Amino acid sequence: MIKLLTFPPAFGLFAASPFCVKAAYLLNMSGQKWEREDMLDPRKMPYGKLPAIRAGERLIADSDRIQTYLESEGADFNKGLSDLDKANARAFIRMSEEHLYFHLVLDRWADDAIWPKVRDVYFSQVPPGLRHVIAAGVRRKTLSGLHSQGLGRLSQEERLARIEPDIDAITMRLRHSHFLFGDQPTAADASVAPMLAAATASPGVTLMGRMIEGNEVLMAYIARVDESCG
Ligand SMILES: N[C@@H](CCC(=O)N[C@@H](CS)C(=O)NCC(=O)O)C(=O)O
Repeated sequence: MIKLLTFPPAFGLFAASPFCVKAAYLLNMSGQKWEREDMLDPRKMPYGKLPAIRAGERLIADSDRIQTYLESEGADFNKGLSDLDKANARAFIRMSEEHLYFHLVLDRWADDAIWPKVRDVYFSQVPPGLRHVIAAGVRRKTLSGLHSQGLGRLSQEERLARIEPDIDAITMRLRHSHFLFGDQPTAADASVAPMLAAATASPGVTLMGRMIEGNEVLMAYIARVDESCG
């Protein structure tokens, strides 16, 4: 049986990480038998990140590579999509994982009011005496990465102006069908819905969370994808 190495449940979700939720959705969609194995420290993983899966002797890290593996075993996550839809789906996945994701990280790690709640969940296994020091070091590194990436240099207003068109694009597609590319969930839903869900589940009032919570189309979509793929 496949083992999904994932962060543990947090904020009322399967995991705090949208990539771990994506991997769980893909596994469910593939029809493979699997079980979760929770861990909080991913440093020994191939990329130092989660998710990863153990399939027989193989350790496969990164949700994209997990998808490729499941496809090599016969799964079709884009069944019925035209080549044009597949091309558009790819862009939606990248928008979710390479743009919205970094706003999610900023919302959780950069805001001084929200950070203590996130810290106590992420670093719950670190003994209380050391927790604040270790967490502060990881936080510094994370925020420095976001500064280098660029989004960490923007004001709240500037960030909002970047998030809004992405949210509008997702909403626009969902006005036409139950899922992003038709009436069945596909790979794009496995990526986008967990990102939106993560934003709404983050503790405190966050930029992206507020925007999504006020959007009925997206809230219904998050629930629909979880019902179908969770
Ligand atoms: N491209 C990777 C991204 C995975 C990722 O960024 N995982 C984060 C959690 S959301 C992580 O493990 N971070 C731990 C760290 O950077 O130390 C995927 O698709 O699986």
